[in-house]
Amino acid sequence: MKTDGTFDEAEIEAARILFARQATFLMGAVSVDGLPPADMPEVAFAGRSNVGKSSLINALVGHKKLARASNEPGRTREVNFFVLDDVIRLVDLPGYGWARASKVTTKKFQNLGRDYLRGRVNLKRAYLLIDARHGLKDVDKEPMDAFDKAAVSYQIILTKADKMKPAEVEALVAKTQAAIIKRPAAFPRVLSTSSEKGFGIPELRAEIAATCEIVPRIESDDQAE
Ligand SMILES: Nc1nc2c(ncn2[C@@H]2O[C@H](COP(=O)(O)OP(=O)(O)O)[C@@H](O)[C@H]2O)c(=O)[nH]1
Ligand SMILES: [Mg+2]
Repeated sequence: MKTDGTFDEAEIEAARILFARQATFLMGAVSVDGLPPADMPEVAFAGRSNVGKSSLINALVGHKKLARASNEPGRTREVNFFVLDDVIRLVDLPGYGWARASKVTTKKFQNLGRDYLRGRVNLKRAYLLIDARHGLKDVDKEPMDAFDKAAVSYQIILTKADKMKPAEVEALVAKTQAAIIKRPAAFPRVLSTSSEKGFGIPELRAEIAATCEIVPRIESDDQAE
């Protein structure tokens, strides 16, 4: 990693190769008793229903339909586990903040998400997805409070950046970074992505590879320090 926290070409390429490996749906868990064993590094994706969690997972693995992307918000009611060639698990957490689900059911999904976050020793980082058109809202404070309280390292990812002008995205990145500066478990750098156009996806792959400490398996002549 470079000193500014970004990645060089070799790291981006190594991450591309990592994410080109076989990705499969492992299982959906409806309660914490049903989670797979904590035997592999995991990264989890959280955010409001419809923010683009499933689309982002699909974009990362280059698979259009691995995670079920849906136009119907609130459809993902389980913690869904995807496995990348037995080296990393990608975890699609239940969405929150969707008014159509009853209060009781909403609570149940949130509890499951929170229980998962609290006890998961192999969880390397949670990614909190925020729609670039909306920015951070009050409803997003709840998961941030939960991450901070559980000391789960998390990073904010802006989604659907293709729907905004580059300068607007840049301004929102700066604004969001300023808003989270005092949050203890928040990673300071905010990423912007578009699952549809592919912006930011190579960089996010590199972030995940680094976070999970996956050693690249590419042959290279240049000696990285
Ligand atoms: N324009 C655009 N639309 C997106 C992007 N990512 C997701 N969407 C759309 O947003 C909607 C919700 O996406 P989905 O991945 O199902 O969100 P989830 O509920 O968080 O899993 C779908 O209609 C997607 O096609 C993106 O990067 N750009
Ligand atoms: Mg989804």
